[in-house]
Amino acid sequence: PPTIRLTDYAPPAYLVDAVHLTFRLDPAATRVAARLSMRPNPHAAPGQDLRLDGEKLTLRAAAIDGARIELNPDAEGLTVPAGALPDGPFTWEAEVEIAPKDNTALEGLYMSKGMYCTQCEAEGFRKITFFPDRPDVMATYTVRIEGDQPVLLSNGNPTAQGPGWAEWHDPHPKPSYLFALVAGDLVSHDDGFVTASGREVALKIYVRPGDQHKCAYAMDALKRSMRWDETEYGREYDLDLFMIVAVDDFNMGAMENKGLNIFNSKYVLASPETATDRDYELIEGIIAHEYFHNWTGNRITCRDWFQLCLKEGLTVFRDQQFSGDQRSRPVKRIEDVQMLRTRQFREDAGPLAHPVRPQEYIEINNFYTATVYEKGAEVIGMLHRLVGADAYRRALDLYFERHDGQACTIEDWIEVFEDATGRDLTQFARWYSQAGTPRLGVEESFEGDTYTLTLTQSTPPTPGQAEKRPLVIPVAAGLLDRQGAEVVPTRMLELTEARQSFTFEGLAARPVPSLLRGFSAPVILNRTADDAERAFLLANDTDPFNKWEAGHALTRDVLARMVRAPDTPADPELLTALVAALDDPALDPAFKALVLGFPTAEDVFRTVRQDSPPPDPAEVRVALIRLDTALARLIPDLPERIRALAVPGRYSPDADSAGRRALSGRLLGLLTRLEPDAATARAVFARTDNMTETMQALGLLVRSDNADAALAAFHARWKDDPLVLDKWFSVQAALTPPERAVETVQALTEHADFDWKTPNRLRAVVGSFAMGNMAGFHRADGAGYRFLADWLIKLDPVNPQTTARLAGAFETWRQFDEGRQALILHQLQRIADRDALSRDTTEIVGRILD
Ligand code: DPP
Ligand code: ZN
Repeated sequence: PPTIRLTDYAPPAYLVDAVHLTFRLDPAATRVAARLSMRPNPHAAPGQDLRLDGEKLTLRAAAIDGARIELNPDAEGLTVPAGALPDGPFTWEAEVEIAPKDNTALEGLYMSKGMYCTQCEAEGFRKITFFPDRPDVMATYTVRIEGDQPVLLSNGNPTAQGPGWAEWHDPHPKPSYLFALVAGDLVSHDDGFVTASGREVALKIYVRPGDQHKCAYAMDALKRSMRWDETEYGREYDLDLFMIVAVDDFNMGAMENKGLNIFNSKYVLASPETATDRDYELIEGIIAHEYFHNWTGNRITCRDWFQLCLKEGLTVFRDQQFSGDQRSRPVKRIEDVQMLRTRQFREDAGPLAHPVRPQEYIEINNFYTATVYEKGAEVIGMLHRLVGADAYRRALDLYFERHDGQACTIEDWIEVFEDATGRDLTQFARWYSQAGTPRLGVEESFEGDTYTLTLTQSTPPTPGQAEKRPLVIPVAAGLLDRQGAEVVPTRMLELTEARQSFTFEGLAARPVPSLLRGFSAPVILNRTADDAERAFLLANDTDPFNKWEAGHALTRDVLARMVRAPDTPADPELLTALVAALDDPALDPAFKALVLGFPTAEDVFRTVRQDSPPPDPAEVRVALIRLDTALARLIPDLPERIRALAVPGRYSPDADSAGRRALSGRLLGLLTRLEPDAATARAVFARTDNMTETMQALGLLVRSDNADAALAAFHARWKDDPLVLDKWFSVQAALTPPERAVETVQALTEHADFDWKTPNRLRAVVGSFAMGNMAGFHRADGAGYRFLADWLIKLDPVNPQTTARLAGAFETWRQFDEGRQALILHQLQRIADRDALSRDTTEIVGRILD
């Protein structure tokens, strides 16, 4: 398959001003009639052929300005020779036939449990009709849907409807990837919103009958998002209607189609009995994310798919700000950094590393990555830190004013900041083009009353980028004295050279530095702090992120030592520091839960790997259990502490209550280490009425091999609720002890409820196992690898996008010992050798093998 390059960008030869679509729905033979008002692009070379993208379309008829034209589409579209086109504007018409029921890839128009829905980002619209399917072609859409479903939806505002048909018009020009259509037997949860300027907007969340009572939280999150975007960014909603539809079969999380967001039902539906605190938090964040796209993505879109971070990085940054405002800022920041490290640092360190703005791709679906999204958001966070909140707001105002209605590039974005602030951002812009996680080195000296901090930076090579240049790295630093008082409050050091010194004068004694506060840049801080300094910062740092970070790094280093030398006892200093944090009345429960939450097995593995041969993942797990058990023994009265954290009254998903449950869940996990029969977890499972505590308890029962009865009871109660049943599958895949994990996931995939064509269900088993059960997946005999490869091979012809994403589980393969590397290599080659492997999987497996 061909490689697409940013440097090859050329403007479209023809533009589309208006699109008229008529759908006659039928599962096996939907007819789509399209009428496009087109004209030559004044900014492109004249007299070009007209190339339209189109895949899996049966062309029934085509016409130019009403005159029939015979065309022979190829596998990727069709070409109308320039000679067949008039000089000026013209009308293109085509009628095609498609089969939504056979569309298992879930791109374009497809069916999910009897309803029709669409997913057009990035290149799904070409599976609906012939079109210049690229984001820099923006048009208004008028859509007529004919079908016997009671609800027929498309973008924009409804203009007319009757029995069996409906018409919609979207007045805002948009790229084809934002087109959406939904038809089905749906009910809506309704509400309304009055915008800052007093316009009334109808809000509707469409779900399958029976799910109406699970929409209230999503609706509330939507209204809060709409208000927040007005107060924080001055952005009002711009249509009379905003709709969200929940679908069960969906490749991604959600999609920001104009006025008609389509969501994986997992990120809409919630009730206390069926959703965990984490589910609520994700729903809030994703509802906000998709809503915020209305301005950052839809009104201002991307010129081409290389600019994906223009909308995604910015929109993730905005949803993170929103969640921080709605909940606890420090807790949100720590969670975001944990996620960045788990997914993005992992990606940046391996064969799939790529810049925030990639230079080339084979399949764009493979670039909806942690780098584009999460690192893209970090880059904007750094800009925010460097220019300050006021200048950031001025720059954003200018961005909306200057680029509304346009398809833009990262250069446009940077220029707005330069114009609004007068700063030269040439060097800063390297964050968009240079892949890899920078390493920050630290040297210190103290003379007289002056403390000198010398910072160094370097970025390791990544595929295709051997040489790296220095970046602009904002390093937020504060200084503490030896008594724990802050003697220099946070200052933003701007590191621009490979090596650079910063001085602090007027100090009475050598201070203790607190560096990279708030995780001010997405880098790895290589500071060889000793345990005592980490314990000191855990106890004294005024920056909540660094306080957590100190404890986290200390725990991780202790665990790494325990892996390297299995006789090492659990460090008493660490345990004391953790218990002190637990007893600190100044800290809230959510924060304590994070401090007491241990690093992941993968995190510990990577730490050991830095200066020792690759450990056996099973040994990493043993160290984690040993430390857990030692901590449990040291905390007196665990049962009383758990009881004291109980939240009185009815379940509420608010951040404070969720924080109490997070901490009590962690303490329950510790207590269960001391109870061979998991008696307390059993009791919690039996009596709780909310899904958060149910899943905490069930996870501990599975982990400790006490779950048979609980799993049976859970299945009997929830077998008809697909989202809850996903949890039943997932908890077993992730937490079954490694010796039996492969057998367990094998059995789960043979279970009558294992509907493998639904991505949520497949991910619940295969994804949770390969990404969440490190010791099980990396079992020494390679059975875990074979299991994953078997599923990738089976799924690829059905759903390439989801296959390629799951194949990323192999991206860390070179980190492991030679035996495991050979076993993984064998599986990767087995996949690569398949005939007719999809473009998606070919690209990912090829890059992993490179
Ligand atoms: N554009 C979508 C989103 O990130 C893709 N899933 O919101
Ligand atoms: Zn997005």
